Amino acid sequence: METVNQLLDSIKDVGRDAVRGGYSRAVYTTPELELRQWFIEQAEQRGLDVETDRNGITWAWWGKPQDGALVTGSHLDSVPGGGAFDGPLGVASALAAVDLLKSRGVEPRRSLAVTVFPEEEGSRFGVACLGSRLLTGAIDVDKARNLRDAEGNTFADVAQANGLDPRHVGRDTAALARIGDFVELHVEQGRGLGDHGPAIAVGSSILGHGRWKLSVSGQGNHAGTTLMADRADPMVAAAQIVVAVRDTAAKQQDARATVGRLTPVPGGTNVIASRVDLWLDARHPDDAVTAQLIEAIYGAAREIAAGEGCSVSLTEESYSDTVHFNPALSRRIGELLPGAPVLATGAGHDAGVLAGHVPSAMLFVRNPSGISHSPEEYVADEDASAGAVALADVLEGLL
Ligand code: HGY
Ligand code: MN
Ligand code: MN
Repeated sequence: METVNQLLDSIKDVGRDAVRGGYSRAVYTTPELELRQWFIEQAEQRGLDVETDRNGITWAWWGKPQDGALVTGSHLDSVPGGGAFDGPLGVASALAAVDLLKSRGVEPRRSLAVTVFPEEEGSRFGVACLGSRLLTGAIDVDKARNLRDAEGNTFADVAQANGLDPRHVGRDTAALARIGDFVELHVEQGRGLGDHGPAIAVGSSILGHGRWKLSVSGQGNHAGTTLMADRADPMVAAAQIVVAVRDTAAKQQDARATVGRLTPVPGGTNVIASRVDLWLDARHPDDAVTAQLIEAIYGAAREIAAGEGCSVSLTEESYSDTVHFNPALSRRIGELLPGAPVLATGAGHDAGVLAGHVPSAMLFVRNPSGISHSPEEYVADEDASAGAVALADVLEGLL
């Protein structure tokens, strides 16, 4: 059986993005479907029984599906131009960990499942961890069904085209009952592990985080015939709003706020836009502070828009409170990984969504630069191997 590095190497060409660099593997697009098929084949090679549930979550079972099982896994979808490890490292490590457990002759006392959650990044339909949010009921099913991708396809239509029945997506108490403990291994998205010492850390918490859409409306017009004094240009307002987002967050310790996506409508070179949509990602350990941050940003945006003869609206698209992983499970994992540091993370994960419903924990594997959501994301082979061994040790201790 392949090692974790060989498993990752076997998918290294799936979904390469020649324009952005890195990988673009949006949910239910060809590359992500190819990765799902790869996962199913790898799981079946290991004698695992594979099923996909009504929310599109894939479960590969060692032992019969049962309540209270031990579950590990992550996601295969990526951000646009993402790295090779965010998601796939957790899935490949789980497959490699199964190999290690079998080679150790471990006889599980309870079933083990390796899972792949769809749309963790929210890159296609705009809501992060959509699969685990549907599973736990953390998102209204009508809102979920009507989410649209950039081409206007609804999640319901795309899910249907990929074998799901959109009428049946939503909270799945039977599937949730099968998760006795959930452990997700993930590339570290930061430099908490630094350059020396342990390559693996145990997760403690996930920063509260949310996504908001700001729509700035002005007067669309001709770029050549409209004098500067006669313009209500939403692009000029949006540009100032992006800076205001940075300035507002910079004043608040531990806050992070980002505008990573901005879409002018109609988006012509010789056209003054009529509208500019921009998406805000804001995070802080204290959910009340995040709310104040959004209020301050929206206040500044309204002022800026008015100053440009424009208007602006704000819509919350998703929000996750700060999450603390299960203390008892994390403590047990710490005992199984002596010397592993404990790290908080600023990145969201399915483990964070599940944490409100089942005992949930995370392991992080060193990423020397800490860079993620970028082609430069990296994990050294020896650290990836150490991660697979650590996951196997944890699973063995919990089985
Ligand atoms: O956005 C996040 O924090 C995660 O990578 N989905
Ligand atoms: Mn991830
Ligand atoms: Mn990510």
